[in-house]
Amino acid sequence: MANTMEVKVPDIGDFKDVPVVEIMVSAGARIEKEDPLISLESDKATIEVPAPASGTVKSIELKVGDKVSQGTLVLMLETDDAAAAAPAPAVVSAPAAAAPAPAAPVPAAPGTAVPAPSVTAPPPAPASVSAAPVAADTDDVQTGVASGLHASPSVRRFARELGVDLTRVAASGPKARILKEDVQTFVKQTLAAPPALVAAPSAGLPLNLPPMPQVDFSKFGPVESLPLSRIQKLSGPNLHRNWVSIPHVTQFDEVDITELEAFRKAQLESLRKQGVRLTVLAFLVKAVAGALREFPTFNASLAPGGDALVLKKYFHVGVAVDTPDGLVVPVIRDCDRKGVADIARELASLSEAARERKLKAADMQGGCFSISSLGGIGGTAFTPIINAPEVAILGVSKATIRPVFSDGTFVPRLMLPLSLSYDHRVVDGATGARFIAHLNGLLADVRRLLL
Ligand code: CAO
Repeated sequence: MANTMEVKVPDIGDFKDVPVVEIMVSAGARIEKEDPLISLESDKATIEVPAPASGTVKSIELKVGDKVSQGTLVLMLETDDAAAAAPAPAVVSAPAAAAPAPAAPVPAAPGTAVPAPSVTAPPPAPASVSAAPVAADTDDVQTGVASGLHASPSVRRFARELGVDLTRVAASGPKARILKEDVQTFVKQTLAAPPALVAAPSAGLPLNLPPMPQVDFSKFGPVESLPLSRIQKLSGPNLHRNWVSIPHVTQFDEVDITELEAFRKAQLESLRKQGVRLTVLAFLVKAVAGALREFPTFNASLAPGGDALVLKKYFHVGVAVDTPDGLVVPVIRDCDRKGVADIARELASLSEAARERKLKAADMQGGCFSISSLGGIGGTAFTPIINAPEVAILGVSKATIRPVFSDGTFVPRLMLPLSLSYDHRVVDGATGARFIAHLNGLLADVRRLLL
């Protein structure tokens, strides 16, 4: 016989006024005994309130953000059986020992641009959590407890049953919380992806490679340990993923920028008075926007299943900026609609903000293509790593005056080396060569940038 019962927060030990972070059921839903109903999260633990009986939810009596303690009414349940109504104990799990939280925005790394994760790690867990009676959820690396993730015990259990590594699941819940739907989406996407798009295991190595040798270097001479910076730690796995999962081709070229340099120098003084420092890089950004417009597959990303291209109708270009903490990649938006002087102005303010750690996350999002310029430092060429989900990146090395054979004689010309890496799944070799030739043409004759 059906019976309506009040489901209340059971004994959760010393916890009081704990915020509700997730409601896992809705009015009218059919639930089974022990199904998780709500998730609470204090600064010390995640607590899940399970159903005391099977039945149908009549109404939900609280909302996300409400603070609850033992005895707070959660929902009204129409039970199947009047006898089955003893409150079930809450399930508690400690949040992870904190991964370093990105206080300042987006990291990047040597060789490439890296999109920023915007996750705030929880504070470190205490040595033990005492909320009796509890059923502590098993903490393990696979379910992400050791890596600073927010997920309820039932989601962790669900992930464990499916063999899903929660560190690879994108969170859509409040405060970067991983929901059951996120795990399901991850599984669907992984199954839908062709084998080439399935990432290497989280340990980072393809299965058939031997592990890195562990060497005690101090046996050979004095050593010291230098911890990686926060940005390096965050960007390293992204770099590695991009390197092993994208088939890179790097196309090299040299551009004669003698005329461009003469034009730039002629404009320097008047623009300086307006507070603009006109560098070659601003011309490169503008020229890249022109080439992206001409070659739409470069202004694209692979769709999640890997069977379609998302073509972008906007032209946002990221520029790698060297900072004391590592590389970051601010994005200049709508470069097709901006003049070179505007781009130069924006580049200066973004790189200054980057070096002063004042970039906001939004400043580093939405890029279509990245430029990594080492021209101010030196080198003749390098192979930049693509900043996924973008499909290409331009490396720029140092321009030098070189003898170029022209009209039967050698003439001194200022030559700028370019290195274009592209994703060979998206761009074939001929298109790659045409893109860089087009870019070359735009830079060689600066008037074409105005068209
Ligand atoms: N060839 C020759 N000289 C160049 C040049 C090139 N390709 N590019 C820049 N220069 C010159 C500039 O004209 C400037 O000379 P002056 O001091 O005489 O005016 C000098 O080098 C320094 O330029 P800059 O670096 O201040 O300005 P920029 O617009 O060229 O670059 C920025 C801005 C933010 C991209 C740059 O400062 C920077 O951080 N570069 C490093 C990027 C990086 O590390 N990428 C990662 C590569 S792979 O890991």
